[in-house]
Amino acid sequence: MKLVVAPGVTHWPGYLDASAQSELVAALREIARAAPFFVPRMPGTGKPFSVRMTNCGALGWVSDERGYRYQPAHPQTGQPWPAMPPILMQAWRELSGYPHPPEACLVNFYEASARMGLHQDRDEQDFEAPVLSLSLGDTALFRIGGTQRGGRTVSLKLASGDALSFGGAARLAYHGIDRILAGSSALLPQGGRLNLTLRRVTPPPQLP
Ligand code: MD6
Ligand code: FE
Repeated sequence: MKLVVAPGVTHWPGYLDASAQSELVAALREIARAAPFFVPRMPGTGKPFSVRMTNCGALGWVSDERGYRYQPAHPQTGQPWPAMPPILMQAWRELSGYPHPPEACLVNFYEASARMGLHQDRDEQDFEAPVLSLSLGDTALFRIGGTQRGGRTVSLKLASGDALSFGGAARLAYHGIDRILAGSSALLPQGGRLNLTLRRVTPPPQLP
């Protein structure tokens, strides 16, 4: 089932079934072994985020005192990010409607008290591709507005296995996570929520 939440915002509740969710959690354990979760910090102030992050794919999103950016290596180990697992490439092919592969997958881990303030995803060079997100574990209360801060917003719940795509008119919409509903899923033994966002960062190669 596919729900159009707003122009450019599409929600697929239960896109990943229970076995695909378990497979993805196993792949993420491998990714976190090679590229440990780190605590990102706000540009300028250095205030820590409440979520922990890692990445897979050719590029990874990082944030620290020097700013937000994509880079090819883990900020602490200096190692290249692990490859994107096939299940993520498949989700992109099935849902993104974009003909070139994703380059980055940001993995956010939320413990029960973590939140994500309203923000735009605008560090990519290419806004033609949507951002595709997959959620695992505890349900989150997600809020989306328009492309201007302070406008009307709508809320939706993102449960384990749900996919959400942000593109077209909504590609630069403000959005964030108000809170996590602790205990709403048994997928992760210690609780919490994982959110994966798949992105195209650079423009596709030009035909000669
Ligand atoms: C989250 N998601 O669900 C945060 N960004 O934890 C995002 O920030 C996000 O879900 C761009 C597109 C889809 C998203
Ligand atoms: Fe975002």
